[in-house]
Amino acid sequence: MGDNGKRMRDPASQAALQTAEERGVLTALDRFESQQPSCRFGREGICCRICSMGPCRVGTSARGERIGVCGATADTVVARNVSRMVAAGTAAHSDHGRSVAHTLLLMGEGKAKDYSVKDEVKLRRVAAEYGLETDGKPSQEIARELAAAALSEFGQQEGQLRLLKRAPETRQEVWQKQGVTPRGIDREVVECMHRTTMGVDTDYKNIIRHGVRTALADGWGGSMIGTDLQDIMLGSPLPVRGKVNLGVISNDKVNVLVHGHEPILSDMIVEASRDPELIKLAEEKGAKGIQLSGVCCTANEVLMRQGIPSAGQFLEQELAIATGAVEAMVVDVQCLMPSLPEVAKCFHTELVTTSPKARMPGVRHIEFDEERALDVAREIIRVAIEKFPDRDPETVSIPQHPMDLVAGFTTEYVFRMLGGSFRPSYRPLNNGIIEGRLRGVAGVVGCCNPNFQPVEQGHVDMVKELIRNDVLVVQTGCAAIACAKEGLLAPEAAAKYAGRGLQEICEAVGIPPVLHVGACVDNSRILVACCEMIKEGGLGEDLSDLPVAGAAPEWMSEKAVAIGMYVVGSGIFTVFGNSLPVEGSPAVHDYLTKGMEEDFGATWAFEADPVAAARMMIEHMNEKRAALKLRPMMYEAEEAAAPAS
Ligand code: BF8
Repeated sequence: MGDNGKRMRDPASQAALQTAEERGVLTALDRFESQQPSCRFGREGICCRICSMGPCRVGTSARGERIGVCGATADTVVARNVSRMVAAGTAAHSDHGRSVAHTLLLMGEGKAKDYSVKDEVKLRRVAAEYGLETDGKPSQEIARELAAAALSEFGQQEGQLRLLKRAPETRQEVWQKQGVTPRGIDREVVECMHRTTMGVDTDYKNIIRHGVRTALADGWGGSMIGTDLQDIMLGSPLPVRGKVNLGVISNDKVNVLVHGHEPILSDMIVEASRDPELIKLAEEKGAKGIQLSGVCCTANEVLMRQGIPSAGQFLEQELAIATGAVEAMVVDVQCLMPSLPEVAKCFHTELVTTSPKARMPGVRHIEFDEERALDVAREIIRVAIEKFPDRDPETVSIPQHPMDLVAGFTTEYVFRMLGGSFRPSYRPLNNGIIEGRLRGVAGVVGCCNPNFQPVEQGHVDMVKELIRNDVLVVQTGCAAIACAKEGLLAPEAAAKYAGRGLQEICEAVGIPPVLHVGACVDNSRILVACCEMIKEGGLGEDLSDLPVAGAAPEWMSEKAVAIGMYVVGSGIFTVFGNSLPVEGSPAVHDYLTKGMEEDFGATWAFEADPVAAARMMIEHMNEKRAALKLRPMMYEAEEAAAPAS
């Protein structure tokens, strides 16, 4: 089974891995080993299964050709496969956005009574962006109209998505010129599937360009709708102190883990877990109360809005159950390991599925219903409480050392915080960059992946290198959880790890050098923050002028591919740890890593070494700074002499 210190970086995960091993629980890391060596055709993107004349492995033939039975070249096959990944990722994020909009509609119609408008200011602002009249209207009516307007964008056939208008005009012109302005969210996903089916589009650039269009429908459409409507209905996050890692699981309380992505259910579970009647019931069963914690992006959602602790990232979902102390794990959609029922069977844990879209054989299903949301949440908590007497204290092993972090930075909050409450403005952020205190801003996001071991090391090393070089880092998803566990999301991290210029900013404003801005759908917040930087002035005209960069050092999901594609399509240089599966086509690889510069003002890069990847981002920021004729970095000389941490 290998040395756990080499497999996971965090000592709490290492201890849990050890426990899992002792109890014979197989985890993703074990299954990863049994899959080696991985299939080269799949890895390079040259496996084609879209018709049944194959399947074709489009390698080089004796005559030097690289074609499938139908005649498709490696370029076509690779481009189709990547664009289909984008379509799947966009579908996932956008279906999440759709269900939020649907819930807001039900609330506006008075049918989802457990929800209300929690951020009235944002409701009116977003409604105005959709061209809705808000003066003198009650918030419920505006919510209904806004939800209907947002929902109509999924099936919209012509025109363009509303929120694209948030982008600088120069960027909107790039999209128009390239023919990638998304019309409707579902339309772009459907067209992506159509173009990439057998015998349609074979021009690899044309296929990738439509992949960009589809991805933009995610970032500026489905995901942005999801984020904004969640803020309206569940409340916009504010900075909140929290705790992270498997040590947040309680030894003496009923443990309920919420896992997945859509906070409309988990928000209700938070409320139910605080119900005095249910707490009393837990006590009657011998527990000291109810402990709720999260896994994956649902963890981020309930952490930033409600301060609920996060038990861990994607690769810790099995380990959390293997602590032997989890009464119930409640899942909705996305990033749920199909292995969970097997792991749960080894313990007393009740796994509960809640979405008709994500059921598991033999697993208890309690279907979520927006119209009786709190009742469903209470029922789930009751199931967990009933399980508590079945817990075997002999099998409980909870690793300790939970780490502190601050989460919950939104575009709007950063706006207010940096400029102070009397003059909300991005001016201080822009000035910090212009004066050379801050080199730029990096978004380090995405998954944890057993291809990178010790897991999480890539995130931590990259982020440390960036902040040491005065780059303010913003994070979402599992990347944020991974770095939080290293203490990088606590204000104290500035003095410990940041360069002097970044340290000065963090101390003046009272923020950590690494800002937690939410779940993966909240990468849309990063896009909006970049737009605000342009609007504030002094950093160019287009998003591609900014000294900013994106990265996903350990990506694994199709959703990450959609995110990377909309970030690059928005003009922001992005580095992924492992290559997209495009190495089977030098032409597609070249277009992504070079050719897209001409069309979109940004490219992809692939670099497995996280420090080398951070250096690429820093170099990119330096080039953008030079093009903008910004001052040299204030403390460059002393930072160059400082040792890497
Ligand atoms: O959407 S970072 S492993 S949990 S895909 Fe999944 Fe990746 Fe985690 Fe959130 Ni995002």
